[in-house]
Amino acid sequence: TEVAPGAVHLPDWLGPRRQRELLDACRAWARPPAGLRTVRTPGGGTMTARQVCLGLHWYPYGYAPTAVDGDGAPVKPMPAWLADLGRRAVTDAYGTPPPAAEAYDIALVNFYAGDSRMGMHRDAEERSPAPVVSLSLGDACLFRFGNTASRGRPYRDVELRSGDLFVFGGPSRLAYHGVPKVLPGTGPPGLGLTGRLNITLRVGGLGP
Ligand code: MD3
Ligand code: FE
Repeated sequence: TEVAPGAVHLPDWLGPRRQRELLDACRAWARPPAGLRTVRTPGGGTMTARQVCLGLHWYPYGYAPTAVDGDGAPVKPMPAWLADLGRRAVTDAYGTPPPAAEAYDIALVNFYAGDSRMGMHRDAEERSPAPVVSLSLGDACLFRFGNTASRGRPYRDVELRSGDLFVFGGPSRLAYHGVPKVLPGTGPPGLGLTGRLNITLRVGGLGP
């Protein structure tokens, strides 16, 4: 369903088997070097969701080839299968494949414990207008999708559950959004994940 122009939610896009494969991959990426780390914000705080990056390292607010606020190691590469998953996600959401120039080359994996959240923000460090692809695993969350003008109202609250796909492109690409809360204990019992994982796939447009 189209939640707003360019913002398409496809519930249960990943079946149980694909969810399990993606979770196993996330667990491997989370290991050092350049594994899961706590993101330090410029104001001296820390984000409550922990993160691992592929392709390029996100730090507030920019991209770098090494784990700037982690162990300094080069980030792990973006696997071709994950770039292809991004391409298929856009194709399914919009009914047409993305241009060849828009190859998914960055993945940010956020891990939310039961009390983690993410404040309202927008994602503007990428230099490409390509849609952001979001995949959710484990516990459901309340996702708040806002507007492009401010962090405040109007916004819509949508529940994101394990296996859900969300694609944010066009006029929604620069909308404010956040995760006000995780709903602990709501993940698929068979998955074996306590907490929530969100995988976003992005096109950096930042050159080689
Ligand atoms: C709308 N992640 O990684 S996913 C993020 O659940 C981020 O971890 C949240 O916001 C999470 O930056 C929300 C949905 C999402 C991701 C990127 C977007 C929505 C977006 C970029 C533009 C507009
Ligand atoms: Fe975001």
